[in-house]
Amino acid sequence: MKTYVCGHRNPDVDSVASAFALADLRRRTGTPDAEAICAGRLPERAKWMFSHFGAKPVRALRDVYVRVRDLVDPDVPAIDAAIPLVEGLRLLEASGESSLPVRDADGRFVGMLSPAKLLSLFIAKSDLAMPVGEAPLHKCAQVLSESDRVHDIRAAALRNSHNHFPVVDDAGRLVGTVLKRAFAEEPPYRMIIVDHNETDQGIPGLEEVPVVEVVDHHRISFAATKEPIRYTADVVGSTCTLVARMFRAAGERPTKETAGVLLAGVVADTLLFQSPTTTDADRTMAAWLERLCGESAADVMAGLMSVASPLVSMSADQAVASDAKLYTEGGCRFSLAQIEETNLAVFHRRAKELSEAIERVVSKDGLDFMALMVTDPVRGNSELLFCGSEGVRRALPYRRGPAGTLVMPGVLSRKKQLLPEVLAAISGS
Ligand SMILES: [Mn+2]
Repeated sequence: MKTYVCGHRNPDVDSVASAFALADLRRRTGTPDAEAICAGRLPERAKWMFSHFGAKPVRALRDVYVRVRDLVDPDVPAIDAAIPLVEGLRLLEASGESSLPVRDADGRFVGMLSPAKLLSLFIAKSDLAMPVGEAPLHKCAQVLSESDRVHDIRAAALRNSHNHFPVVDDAGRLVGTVLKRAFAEEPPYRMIIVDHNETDQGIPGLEEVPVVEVVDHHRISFAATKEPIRYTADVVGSTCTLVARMFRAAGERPTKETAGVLLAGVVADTLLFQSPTTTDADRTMAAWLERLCGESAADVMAGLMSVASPLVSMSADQAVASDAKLYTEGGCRFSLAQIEETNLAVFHRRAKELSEAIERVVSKDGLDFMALMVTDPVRGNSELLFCGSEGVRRALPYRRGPAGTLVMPGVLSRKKQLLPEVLAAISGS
C-alpha cells in the first residue's frame, strides 16, 4: 500500500529534507511504496538543496484527500460498445460482476450492461450478434467524476442501490469502475508525518488518512490513535537529526545525495548550530553527514542562504504565508510565521506592506493575532511584526525597534523562544 511521507504545510527545508530521507529509509526497510511528498509549493531553498545534491525533488501535493480515482478497481473491465452483445455477455459472466460499464469508440461512458435490462431481448428472441451499444443499457447508474472527494459522496454512494459506479474524467471518458464496498473500506494509502504532529499544521486531508508513523522534534499535540503507531520524538534541533540517527540505528548508510539533503535540513533548522534548539546530537549527526556527502555544514548553509529569502522573492501575502504555523492555545487562535533573512534592511523596507498582509490573514482566518518573526541567522537576532490582540502584544517582553517591529536580541527559535513567550503573554494578558 502506498505510504506518503510528508512534513508540515508551509514547508521549510527541514520538513522537506526529513520527508525525503525518511521515505528513502522506509523503502529500504519494509515499506517499498513509501513516497516523500511536500505539502504545497516546494520552498526555493529546498529546490536548491535537491539540485545541489543531485537528488530528485519530492512531489508537491496540495492535499491528500481520497479521490474517487483512488478507489477505481483495476480488475473490473469495461466493454466496448461495438462488440457483439453475445461477447459482451460472456465478458460480463466471466467478470463475476452484476453489471459492467460500456464505452463508445471515443472512450465515453454510454451505460451499464446489466442482465435485468436485457430481459426484453430474450423474450423477443433477438439476435445476440447485435452490437452491445444497440442493446438496452442501464443509463441511470450514478456516474462519478474521478476528482470527486470520497468524503463528500461516501454517504450517498453507500445508500445507492447499485453496487457499481462508473467513473469518468472531465471529458466524459470512462476511467473505470468503483465498487460500492470501496466506500466502506479504509483509505487506499497511509501517512508518515515528519517535523510536525498537529493535524492543523499538516497537509489538508491528513485527518482522513491513517497516520502510521511520526518523526518529530516539536511539542506533542497528537490525537489518540486507534492502533499502535511508530512515534519517534526527541528534543533535538532538527527532524533530519532524528532521521539520520534512524539510518544509523537500522545499520543503513545514506547515499551521498541523501546525506547531503539531511545535512541541509540540520543546518537550516539549527541555523548552523547557533539556534538554542541545537543539541550535541545535531552536531554529531552533522559531522557524520559531512563525511558521507563530502561537504561542510558551513558551505551547505552558505548555499542555502544564497537563495533569496521569501522577503526578497515573494509578494507580501506569499511571504507571510511561506512558513506560518497555526496554533490554538489558551482559547486563542494565532499564527506564528518565520523567515530567515540575513539582510534585515529588506524587512524594514517592506514592514508596512507585510503588516497589511498579516492583517489580511488575521481577519480572513479569524485569528486573534499573528506575528511574523524575521531571523538573521548570521548575527543571531530576530525582529517581530505583530498584528492583532493588543493585550498579548503588550505582554511580550520585546522592546520597539525600527519600522514598527519588535526587536528580539539573541532570539532564533520560534519553537523554543518565541512560542513560550507568546503563551506566557496570552495567560498574562
Ligand atoms: Mn524542524
